[in-house]
Amino acid sequence: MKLYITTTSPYARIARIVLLEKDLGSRVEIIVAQTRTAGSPYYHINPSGRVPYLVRNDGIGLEESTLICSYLDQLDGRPAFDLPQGEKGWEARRLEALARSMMDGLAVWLREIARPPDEQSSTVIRHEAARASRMADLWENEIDHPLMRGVLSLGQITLACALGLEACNPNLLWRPGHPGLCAWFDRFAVRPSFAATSPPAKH
Ligand SMILES: N[C@@H](CCC(=O)N[C@@H](CS)C(=O)NCC(=O)O)C(=O)O
Repeated sequence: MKLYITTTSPYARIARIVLLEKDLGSRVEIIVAQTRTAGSPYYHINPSGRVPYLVRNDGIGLEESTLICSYLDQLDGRPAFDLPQGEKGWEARRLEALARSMMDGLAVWLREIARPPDEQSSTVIRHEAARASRMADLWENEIDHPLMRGVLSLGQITLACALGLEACNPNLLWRPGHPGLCAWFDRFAVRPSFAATSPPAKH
């Protein structure tokens, strides 16, 4: 199998972490794709041009990090990221959606600052910076939830990958005023799968 990624994509990072946590490194080749480039050969592989993208051994391609994670998780017949049943399952879904919501905003912000300076929108940047600040406040209140402390979940991985975007965006300053979130993130960050997938720093 082949997993197409970029080293800065937080969505691809989620899939890469699941792959490492499931010890599937020998079964999946990681390929860095050239995204957001006119005429990129990657568009012949994945016409949407997005990452992550998993090409299975039968040649079928899967897009969307949640689908890819689910597929990778089921490969060995011992899924580790299945959602719990009942109320706990709804809580897990709620938390994962909140983490994804934060990540979606941060990805828009990152995309904006990657554009040439004269094409960047200060309105978009202000909007996303304010959203990120509200979401950091929200997570400071949620971070003691038992599901954020318990067994590794996609919600935890997604939040860690969102917060980890501080390495790519020098104006993403979620730490001040959020000691609980800092402590949670710093504990998570020592996981080998997280350390091995850190994006290249940009200052
Ligand atoms: N909902 C998708 C989002 C994937 C996504 O937006 N990936 C970005 C990188 S962070 C991308 O590939 N962008 C390339 C482009 O927009 O052409 C997922 O969860 O996989």
